[in-house]
Amino acid sequence: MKNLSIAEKMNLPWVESPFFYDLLKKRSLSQENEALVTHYHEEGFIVLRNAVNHPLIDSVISDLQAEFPQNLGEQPARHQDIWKKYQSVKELASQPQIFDVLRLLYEREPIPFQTLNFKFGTQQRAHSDTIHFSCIPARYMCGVWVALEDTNANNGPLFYYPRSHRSKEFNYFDIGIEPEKDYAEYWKYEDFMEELMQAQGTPKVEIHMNKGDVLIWSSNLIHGGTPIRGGNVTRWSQVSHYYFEDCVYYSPRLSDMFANNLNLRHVINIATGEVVQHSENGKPIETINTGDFKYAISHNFSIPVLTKEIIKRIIGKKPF
Ligand SMILES: O=C(O)CCC(=O)C(=O)O
Repeated sequence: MKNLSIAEKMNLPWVESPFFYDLLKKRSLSQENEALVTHYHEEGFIVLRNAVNHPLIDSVISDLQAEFPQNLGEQPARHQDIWKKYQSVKELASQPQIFDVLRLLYEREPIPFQTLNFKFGTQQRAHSDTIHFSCIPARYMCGVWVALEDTNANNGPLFYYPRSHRSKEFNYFDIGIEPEKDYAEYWKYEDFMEELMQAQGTPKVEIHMNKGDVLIWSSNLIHGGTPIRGGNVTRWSQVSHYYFEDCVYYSPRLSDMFANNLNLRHVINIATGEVVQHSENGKPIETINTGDFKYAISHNFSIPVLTKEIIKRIIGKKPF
């Protein structure tokens, strides 16, 4: 077996590693790729300019025109997983040139597992994606946001808090909120995030992008959408969320983090249509349906031990 150093053994994407600069020295990357991974490590995101071809973007918009209302404020404001209906959305979530960058960053095979499409800016408050999607090992997740039209100060561009990806992944238990099924408590989490950024003195940065530009943010970068200042102005966009292979995938917002009762996700790889096996770094993990918490890691393996102990207590000796 290959002799791995402590840094290489860490259960963490190398771009998130405290040993990043050592690990970088061991790779022979082009100057361009070295700058890219370093920016991702330090800032928690990268922008790929003009990375998606415009005809594909135009077909996404033309497919989705009839799916959205005329005016800002009318519903539905967003479409989740509309890739199941439109090939163009699926194709946008499966772009080979984006996969290549994700492989460089994470050194695992990318798995696009959710799409969100918007006609107008989301005006979403600050959050980290890790409250919705996390995994074991942690941080093998990222968001890929594609500008389907130019963004500017008026149509609700994205904002982020520089270097916030370096902080802890805060979950509901950390901030005294019970796991929930709906979004009833979510505003408390958003309040917390804003107060945290304020307390740390982290400035909020607005980022403007052009049609075809792609923003990749690391799982824990705190971000959102700025208020729309220009009236009924569109801001067509698609965000696809990606996991990486060989992890256990769960939703912290719906999990009981204190009891370590993880709400496992049913992950479908958008690019292949296949259901993704939960695994511990490649070793398949069995899951069971637990009703409320839908799926959990199966602890069946401990039952024979338990049964032996119970029998021993009853009959006074070990049965076998
Ligand atoms: O598109 C936006 O304004 C924000 C999207 C976002 O925050 C997300 O998908 O996590």
